[in-house]
Amino acid sequence: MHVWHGGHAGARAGLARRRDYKGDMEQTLVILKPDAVQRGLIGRIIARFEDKGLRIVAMKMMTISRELAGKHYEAHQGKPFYPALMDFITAGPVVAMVLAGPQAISVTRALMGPTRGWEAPPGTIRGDFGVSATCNLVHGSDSPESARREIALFFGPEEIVDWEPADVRWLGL
Ligand code: RTP
Ligand code: MG
Repeated sequence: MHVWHGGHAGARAGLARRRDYKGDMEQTLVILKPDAVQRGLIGRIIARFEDKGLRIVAMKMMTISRELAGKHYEAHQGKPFYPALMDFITAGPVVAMVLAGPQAISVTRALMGPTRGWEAPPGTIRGDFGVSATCNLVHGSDSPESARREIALFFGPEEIVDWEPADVRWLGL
C-alpha cells in the first residue's frame, strides 16, 4: 500500500498543478444583504462560498446609498417590487465581496438558489435560511456583463486583491 507521507521524498511528491477547466477565471459580485447581517449569518454564508472553493478577492462592510442601490438594481426600475427592494437593500449594513473561480457566476447563483425563499431547495443559501421573496439574504451577479458592471459600482480596481490560495493544486486551479 502506498502511504502518503512527508519527508525527503514527500516534499515534491503529489499532484501536479493541472487546470481542468476551460476559459478564464470569472469574478462575480456577491452582497450579503441587510437581513443576512442583522440575523448574524455573515460567517455561515461566507463559509458556503469558501467551502465550495471560490476565492474572496475583495470584501467590505458598507451601507448602500439609495443612489448606488438605484444603479445596482436599475434593471428593476418600474417593477412592482422595486420600492420595497430599494427600502430593503438600503435599510442596514451589507457585506459586499468579489468572488473568483471557474464559472464563479453560475456556481454562486447555484449556491444561492432561486430568488424566493419558499421556492429555493434545501441545501441552497436561500433554501436553508429564508422564506421571503424580498429578504433573500444574498445577491449574486447573473451574467458576465452584470458582474463587470456591478463589481465596478462597488469596488475600485485597487480594492481587488490578486492572491493565490495555498491549496491550488487540490482545488484543480
Ligand atoms: P439578486 O439580483 O438580488 O441576486 O436576486 P435575483 O437575481 O435572484 O432576483 P431579481 O429578479 O434580480 O430580483 C432582485 C431582488 O429583488 C427582490 N425581489 N422581490 N417581492 C418580490 O416579488 C421580489 N422579487 C424580487 C429580491 O430581493 C431579489 O433578490
Ligand atoms: Mg438579479
